[in-house]
Amino acid sequence: MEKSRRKELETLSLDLRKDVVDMIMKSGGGHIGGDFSVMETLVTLYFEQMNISPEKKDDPNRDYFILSKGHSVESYYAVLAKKGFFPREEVINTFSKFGSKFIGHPNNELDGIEMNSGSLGHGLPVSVGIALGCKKDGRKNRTYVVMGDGELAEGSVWEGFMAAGHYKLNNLCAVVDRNKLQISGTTEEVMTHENLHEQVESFGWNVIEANGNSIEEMNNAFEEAKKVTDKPTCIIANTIKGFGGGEVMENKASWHHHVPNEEEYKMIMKAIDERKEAISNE
Ligand SMILES: Cc1ncc(C[n+]2csc(CCOP(=O)(O)OP(=O)(O)O)c2C)c(N)n1
Ligand SMILES: [Mg+2]
Repeated sequence: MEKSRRKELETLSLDLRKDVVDMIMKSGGGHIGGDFSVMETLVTLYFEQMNISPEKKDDPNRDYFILSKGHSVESYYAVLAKKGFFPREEVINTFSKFGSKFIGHPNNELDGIEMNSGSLGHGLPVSVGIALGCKKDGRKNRTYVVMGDGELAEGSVWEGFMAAGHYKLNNLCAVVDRNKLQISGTTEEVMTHENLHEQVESFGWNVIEANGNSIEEMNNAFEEAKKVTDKPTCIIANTIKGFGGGEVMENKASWHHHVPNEEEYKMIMKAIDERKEAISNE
């Protein structure tokens, strides 16, 4: 990836985090930690990798995307609004308010959203069905699904891994947002996945590990995945929960669902602006 393009997408990822904070502060609720950890994954997919746009939303040859960790909907809305699926101001001002169509988890009545999610554990099995259908139809498109690492405690995820391996779905790419935290503590305390790489590999998958907060590494991982012809690929995206928001919120389970107060808001904005400045000075 060209340096200028990388810098552009890194800056965009930071600007969209500001939209996320605005949504959450105006509505009084939201899953900010996982929003911040997954942002580079979403930006790389929507602005560099996927064949998708508002004009193509019903095109059978579009790439499919499922946000299985549906609680990160604020980041998803910010990205879809930037992509032109709906007006940014409307999302920011009405998110999660009574009567708003921008409810607190993804719903497929909105343009650009393929599947209702929020109840964890369903995105991978549904993606397996989509990818299998596309493959049987001879389509050249790809299906992407993003899961949380706490989500991996759901048994249905492992049925999905098993089926995708069985059907050799090389048109399917799963990303695990490996921030090592879930709702109340570390994933290792609740349901350990110390050997996640080997576990997924043993289900017949190609597994790639990458820094999930690096646009460049994620883009390279998606490119590698496209070269694999006989297996699905799982990218273990090693991330920091709250990444980009600075010390006040990074790697803290208590920020899984949290509304910043005024002081925290200023600290987050400062951290984002400092990072933006560092990128522009590179
Ligand atoms: C089936 C189900 N059980 C419980 C929940 C409640 N819940 C919402 S988010 C969350 C933690 C998810 O952790 P993880 O998948 O690691 O997400 P991230 O760290 O990326 O925010 C839980 C348990 C849910 N949404 N669905
Ligand atoms: Mg997690």
